[in-house]
Amino acid sequence: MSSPCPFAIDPMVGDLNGETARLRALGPITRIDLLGVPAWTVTDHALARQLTTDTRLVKDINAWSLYADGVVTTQWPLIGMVLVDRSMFSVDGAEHRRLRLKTAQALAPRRLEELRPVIEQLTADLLDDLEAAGAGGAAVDLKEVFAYPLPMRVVGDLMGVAREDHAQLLDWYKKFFSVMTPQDERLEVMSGLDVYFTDLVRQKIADPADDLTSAFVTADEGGEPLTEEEAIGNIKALVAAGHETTVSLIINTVRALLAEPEQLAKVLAGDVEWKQVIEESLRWDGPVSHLLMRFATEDIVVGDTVIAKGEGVVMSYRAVGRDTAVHGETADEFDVTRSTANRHLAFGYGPHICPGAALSRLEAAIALPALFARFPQLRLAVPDSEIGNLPVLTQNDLAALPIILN
Ligand code: PLO
Repeated sequence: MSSPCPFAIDPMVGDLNGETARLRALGPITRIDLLGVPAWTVTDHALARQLTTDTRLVKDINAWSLYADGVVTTQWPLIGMVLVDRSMFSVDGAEHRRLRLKTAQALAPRRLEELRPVIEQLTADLLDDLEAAGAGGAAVDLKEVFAYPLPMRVVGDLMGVAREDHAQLLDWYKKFFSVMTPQDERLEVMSGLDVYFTDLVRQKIADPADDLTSAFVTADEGGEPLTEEEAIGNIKALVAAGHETTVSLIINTVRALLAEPEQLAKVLAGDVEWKQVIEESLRWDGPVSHLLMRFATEDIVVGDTVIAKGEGVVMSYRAVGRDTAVHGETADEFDVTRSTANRHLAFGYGPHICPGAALSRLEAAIALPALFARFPQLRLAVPDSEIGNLPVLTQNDLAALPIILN
C-alpha cells in the first residue's frame, strides 16, 4: 500500500473531538490504521457523496486484497464489521435492490406511522422506570435505564424477536462492538447470534407472523422470499443497526442540550423544532464515527491520490459532518439554529443509505420531547468533561449519561 505511517484510530476513543479534527486536517481522503490494518478514510462531504455512489467500490469483502491474501483473518478484532452474511449490507447492484426491497417497504414513512403509538407507549413505560430509578434526586444513567432498552424493543417488535430474548441480544452486541472483548469470545458471540437468528428464521418459515422476518421468507408485494442465508443476513444487519445507533442518537442529543442551556431553552420554548435539533445532533455528534468498509474493484483516482484495486475505504461520517465547506467555520460547534444541519451524511449516502433513517428519527422525535416534558429540570449529574466513550472504534458510544431528574 502507498504512504507509510497511517493515522492510527484510537480504539479507546479517548478524545473523539480531537481525533476528528486531526483526521480532517489530513485532507479529504487519508490513510488510517484500524487496529493494525491499513485503509483509506474519507473525511470530506463532497468526496463521501462521490465515493458512496461510485460503483467501482463494493461491499463484498472478497474484493479486499488484505483479506483475499490472508493478511486480515478472523483474529482481527473488527472482522465482524466486514465479514458478514450475504445481505443488503454486503451486496451491490441489482441484487442489493432485491435484498433491500422488503425492508424499504416495511420502513417507509407511511408504514411507520402505525408504529407511532407503540413507540409512544414504550417511551411512557420507560419514563416510569426512569422516574423510579431517579427518585429522591438520585443520579441515574439515562443510557442504561431509558435510551438503551427503547430501540431494541422497537426493532425487536418489528422483526418478531421475543421480548424475553432482548437482554441476551443486548449483551451479545455489547461484547461484539467492544474492542476490549477477547477475540475468541467475540467469535463465540458471533456464532451465538448466528444460531439465534437461524432459529428465528426457521421458526418464521414454519409459522409466519406479522413481522419483517416473516416478510423476508414469504412472497409478497416486495417480491419472492429471500433465501435463508439472505434473511438471516438482513436480520442481523437490522437488529444490530436498529438498536445500537438510535441509543446514541437519543443520549448524544440530551448531552448536547444539557451542556448548552441557552439552546435547550429555545427548544423547550418552541422556538426551535425537535426535528431540527435531531438533525444538528446527527451532524455534530452522530452515532457512527467510521463506517467500514468498501473495496476498490479497480484503481480509483481521487485528486492526487490513487485508491488501488483491492484497497479498503472507510467513511468517517463524524469528520464529514464537520466539513467547513458545507457547514462553515463554526462546524465544530453544536448549534440548533444552524441552517445547514440537515445536510449531514450521518445515515450515509447512495444506494446503501440507511433504510432505517425515518424510524430512528421517529424514535428520537418521540423520546426526546417526552423526556423533557416529563422532567423539565433534567440536568447532568457529572461535569460534561467526565462523560466518556466506550472502547468501540467504529461507533460513537457513550459509556453512560448520568443525570438528575429533578
Ligand atoms: C453487525 C454484525 C452483523 O452480523 C452484520 C452487520 C450488519 C450491519 C452493520 C452491523 C453489523 C454493525 C453496525 C452497522 C450495521 C449497518 C449500520 C450500522 C455498521 C456489522 C452502523 C452504521 O453503525
